[in-house]
Amino acid sequence: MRLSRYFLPVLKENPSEAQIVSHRLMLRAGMIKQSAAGIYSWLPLGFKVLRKIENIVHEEQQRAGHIPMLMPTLQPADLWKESGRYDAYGPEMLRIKDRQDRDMLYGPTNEEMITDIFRSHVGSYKDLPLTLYHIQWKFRDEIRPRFGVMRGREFLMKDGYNFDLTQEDALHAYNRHLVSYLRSYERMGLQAIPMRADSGPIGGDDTHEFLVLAETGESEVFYDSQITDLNFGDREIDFDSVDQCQAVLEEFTSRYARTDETHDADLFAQVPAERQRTARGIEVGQIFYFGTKYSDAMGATVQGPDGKATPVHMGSHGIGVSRLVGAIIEASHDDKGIIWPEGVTPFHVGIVNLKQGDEEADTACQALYDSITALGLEPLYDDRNERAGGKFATMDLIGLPWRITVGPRGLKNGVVELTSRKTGESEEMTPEVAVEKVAAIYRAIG
Ligand code: P5A
Repeated sequence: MRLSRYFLPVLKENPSEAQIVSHRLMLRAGMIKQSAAGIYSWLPLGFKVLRKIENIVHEEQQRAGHIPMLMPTLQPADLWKESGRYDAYGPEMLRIKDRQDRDMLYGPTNEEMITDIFRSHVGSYKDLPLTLYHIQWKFRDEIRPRFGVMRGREFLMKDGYNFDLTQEDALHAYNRHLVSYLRSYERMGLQAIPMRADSGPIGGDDTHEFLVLAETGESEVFYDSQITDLNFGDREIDFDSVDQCQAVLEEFTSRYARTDETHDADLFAQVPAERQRTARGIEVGQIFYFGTKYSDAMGATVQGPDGKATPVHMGSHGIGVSRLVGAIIEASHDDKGIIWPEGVTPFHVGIVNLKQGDEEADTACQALYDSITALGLEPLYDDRNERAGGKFATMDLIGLPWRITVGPRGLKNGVVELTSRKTGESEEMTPEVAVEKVAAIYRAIG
């Protein structure tokens, strides 16, 4: 993409409405525009990052054997009256009437709808296990939408639902989700810690939230510092293996890590004092096992091996896809702007032409652009007629992990400069070597 042809409405001034750094940087980098409180348009740069996160979630869900689908945003109230949550959900639910005066709602989550689909089409234990998921917009009429996309009213969620014959099978599904979430967050450059949490309106006793540590997080968290040494890495897991998934769950949840909702001061006191940590965290996902809560209420049964109808065991599992964009920025920025982890960056590399209009510089930039594109990577080429300082400031603000700077002086010696956004370190090399280095970095992360 050439910057002169892109739509990147960066702001020079700090927007006064933004209280936290991710909100401020998303507005300044032209990623989002508020349309109403807690409701945002995703401008091209923000939309690109959102899609990258969605893609990682899709890949990791399908690696775990979960099946993608799509349910609507609008739901009939009848389903929620069956489960009893129509009244229980309260004012957070946006209630709508259609022209026939029928009660509808903008879905805050989809347990009822998926249970209805399941009971309509699945009748035998032989069709289990089954986990279906979708990535769809949700609406929760939060009393205090704030911090930009972090606590929105309309937000994008990946929500998945498992159906199993027994509690044991459903707990495997729970563990499998935990493992696949750890993988997903790591690919986004995040450390998200599973913490014992409270299940709220979704229900059930088994639930973990995934928290990214950040000063601006809305949850207070208590944990054993050993937990931050754990690293999922790129280990290969057989998601069908009950033992392997169970072992990962034990490894990542056996140390003390709880949100304020479930914090137990006496248990925490047993952690050696020098390892006790209190911090703040951003909740980027949550997994639940709630047994037969919905299948009992809505009559979702299958015929078991003994021929008898038995209610299915269920859980649901959510990732805050749009919130993650903010969470990643909270975890990765400096005073100049965003620093995208390579796994989610909107463009792979920036090209800065220090002297637009200089024939040699223009030709070299175009050649770089073509060879990077030919490798299947996306460069953002700043081809505007601006001074170098302004171009660098824009690149630093939007946070591409790598920048290639091209100027007449370097070209006289046959070199360009490759700069890391994270370390600020620059190295001179031939354009060919710069392209190869960038390509190797992205090859390594797949
Ligand atoms: C699990 C999937 C559920 O709704 N039902 C389906 C279960 N869980 S949850 O914890 O309530 O939400 C899942 C994740 O969605 C994100 N999230 C939000 N993101 C932005 N703005 C909001 N107002 C908001 N509310 C929830 C969180 O990341 C949460 O973990």
